[in-house]
Amino acid sequence: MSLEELKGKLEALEKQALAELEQAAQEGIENLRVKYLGKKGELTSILRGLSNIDAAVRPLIGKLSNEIKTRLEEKINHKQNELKEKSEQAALSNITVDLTLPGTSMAMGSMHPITQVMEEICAIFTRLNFAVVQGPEIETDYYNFEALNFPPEHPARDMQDTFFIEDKVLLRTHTSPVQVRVFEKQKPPVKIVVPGKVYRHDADVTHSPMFHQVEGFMVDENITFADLKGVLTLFIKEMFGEQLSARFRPDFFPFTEPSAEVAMSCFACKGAGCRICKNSGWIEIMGAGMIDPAVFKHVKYDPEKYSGFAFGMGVERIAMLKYGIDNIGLFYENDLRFLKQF
Ligand code: 2NL
Repeated sequence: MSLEELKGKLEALEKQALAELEQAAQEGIENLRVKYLGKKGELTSILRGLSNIDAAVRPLIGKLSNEIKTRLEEKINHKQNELKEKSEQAALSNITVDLTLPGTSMAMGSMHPITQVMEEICAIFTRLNFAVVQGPEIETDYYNFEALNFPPEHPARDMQDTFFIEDKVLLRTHTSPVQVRVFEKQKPPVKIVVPGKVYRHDADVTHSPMFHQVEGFMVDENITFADLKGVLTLFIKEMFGEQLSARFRPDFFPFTEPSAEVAMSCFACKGAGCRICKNSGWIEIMGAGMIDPAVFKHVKYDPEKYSGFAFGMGVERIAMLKYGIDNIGLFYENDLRFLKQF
């Protein structure tokens, strides 16, 4: 074949391919690609024949057929994309969207009542410049009992009351171990509140094996029982109402001396006596006291130089009083009918 003949043949091939492409539907395009550009395609078979032709014309034909190949590839791809887009558009226009349908609104969660009350308690103390600190729930006997002046045979150390993980490792029964850890790290003055989960082997309508506590303390030179009374009276008024009063009666804790049971006048009957205060006019809401020098010795605070008060309260108890709830189990069932009320 002469150069002119070959050229004509290639050009005719391109023309024919383009004409077929023009007519092709989406399904036909891949066949077309194989027919003209594939390994056994028409263009390839012409190029195979090149070995039989004059070496002088070979480069020219090679160049021409490569150009044709590139052009065809480009046009086939272009057409393919165009058809794909068209069919997608067609599919979309078949879907009718009713823009007047009401949307599906997202259900809003809310903070658990225990978390709310715990944050409210902490907020009252942070306004008095106390810092909030948290610590581990798995503790050692040392931090949970020994450093807090519990004697070795104290009943709280019994397996009946405390969840032990192994010998001397346990679930903390109060948040006080966090306070001991703070004492070890910081020198007075320190004012801290510690919210968190605590664990005791106990369960009935007012007790749960896991519950929440907020404990706090203030240590500096010259802290007295009057500071304890002032701070805790202010707390009661902020939390339950300005008109309420506080009552302090002697109590005992291993880690404080002297110790007090703290009560407030009943917010429901104003002291007259009712179901909530069991006709006494008073509601006990926490324990407190002056930190025992024995605790200070464990953490290397000089008891001659420093003194401080500490207090502890059960968050569930405060939340039950505040919202008139008589069964502690409601806090842990996650029944939305209950949770939505807060
Ligand atoms: C209660 C009584 C109380 C404390 C907790 C405390 C912590 C350290 C040192 C001294 Cl590190 N005291 N905490 C003191 C008195 C009472 O809690 O009835 N809680 C529900």
